[in-house]
Formats: sequence, structure tokens, C-alpha cells
Amino acid sequence: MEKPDKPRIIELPRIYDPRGSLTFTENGDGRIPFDIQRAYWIYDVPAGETRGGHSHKLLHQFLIAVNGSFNVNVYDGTEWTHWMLNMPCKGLYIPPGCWRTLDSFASRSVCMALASLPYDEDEYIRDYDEYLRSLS
Ligand code: T46
Repeated sequence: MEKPDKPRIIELPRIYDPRGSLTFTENGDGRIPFDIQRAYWIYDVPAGETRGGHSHKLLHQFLIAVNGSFNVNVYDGTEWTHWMLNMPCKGLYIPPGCWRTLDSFASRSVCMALASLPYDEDEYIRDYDEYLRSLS
């Protein structure tokens, strides 16, 4: 049986230049392990607020701190892992079936998310007990 995928940090190219740095990704470049169908970004998060608090049945995601820093807490059905994102050229890949929360947003932080599917509320599990039941 195929081993389920794990959350992990993926590094993207960084083009250094006297004018500043540039990072990019595109479908099929072999770095992000899904085709990107949607991007959204989270910003102006008040101090002390938490985002997320749900799992996705099918969605693959890649989260990047394009500015500032924040923490991502992920439960993959086996263990919790905690990640601090603070680099625009490194992001966190989260496979389907993981519960996630985002907290400790520094002022002016921006979380950009790349997603494998269009937005579909039916694809979310927002109740933690229901999520735990979905694992068995
Ligand atoms: C995730 C974390 C990291 C849309 O209409 N379209 C969209 O593409 C998205 C992402 C959200 N929305 C609507 C749905 C809600 O009415 O925006 C509102 C806020 O969404 P939500 O409460 O899900 O936001 P977060 O920050 O808790 O979660 C989001 C993503 O939904 C989720 O996939 O993993 O960011």
C-alpha cells in the first residue's frame, strides 16, 4: 500500500539580484507536488488571531509567508508537527487529510496559499470530532 504523504517544507528557487530577489513556481516544474488551480492570501491578521481550524478531504496546499512570519500546526492523523514560516522562498506543503491551524502572525504578515482545487466548502471538514472520525 502507498505510504500517505507527509507535511514538509519545500524550497523554491531564489534569484538573487542587486535589485532584489525573485522566487517563482509553475505547474510541472517538479517542486510543488500538485497542479495549482487557485491562489489566495491572508493578511491584516490581528495579533493573537488564529486562522484555519479544519481539514481538507481532497485538497493539496502549499503555504508561503510572502511577508512576515506565522506558525502552522498540522495534525496528519498520526502526529502533530509545528512549523514557523518566515521565508518567501520556502513553503509548507500540506497533503489532504490534515488538520491545520495558523497562529502567531507577526504584524503585516501575508500568507499566500496555492491550492490544487477551486474553492468548495463541501470539501472542508470544520468539526474536529468529525475529522477524527474520518481517520478511522
Ligand atoms: C486553509 C487556510 C490556510 C472563499 O470564498 N474562497 C476561497 O478560496 C477561500 C480560501 C475562502 N473563501 C471564503 C470562505 C469563508 O467565507 O472566505 C471565508 C474565510 O475562509 P476560511 O474561514 O476558510 O479561512 P481560513 O483562513 O480559516 O482558512 C483558509 C482556507 O480556507 C483553508 O483552505 O487551509 O486558509
